[in-house]
Amino acid sequence: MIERHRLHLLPFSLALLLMIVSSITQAQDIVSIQNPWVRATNPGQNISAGYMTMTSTQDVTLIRVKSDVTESVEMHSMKMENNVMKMRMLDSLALSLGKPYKLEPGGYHLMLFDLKKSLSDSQTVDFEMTFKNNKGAEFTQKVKAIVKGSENNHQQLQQSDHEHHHNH
Ligand SMILES: [Cu+2]
Repeated sequence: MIERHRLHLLPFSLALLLMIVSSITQAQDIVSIQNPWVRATNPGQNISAGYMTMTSTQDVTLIRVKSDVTESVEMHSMKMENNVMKMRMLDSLALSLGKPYKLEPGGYHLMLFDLKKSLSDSQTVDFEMTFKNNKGAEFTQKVKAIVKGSENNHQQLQQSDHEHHHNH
């Protein structure tokens, strides 16, 4: 009698499990992330920047970024003003449906302050990106970025006014 009962329940729990798994997969797919990378650090340097291309399947806003290499990640814009590169901290980044959004050197980027360790080529950096959809629901996607570019550590990081924004 007990055995029959269990057999009867099994298909139901399998279906439930599949539902849960597919909803997790779906959440991962709302924003597709291409080519995530983080700039390698020079000796003694404890800041770096992260770059990637984000394309969303719906209108969403990036509201928070966490990383395993630092407690302090900011979203920054970068603009030339009177021959000086100026960076500004942004509270969020809005992504429009289907439009690739580039975080790239000289433009928008993720700023990493107070690195817990130096970053060298081929290491990986984990990001946890939290987005909000237009109904206010939050979801988080994990991104693994590759460290590269130590030979070409551009001056922008050194000469910019980062400390200015850094009030953690
Ligand atoms: Cu910056």
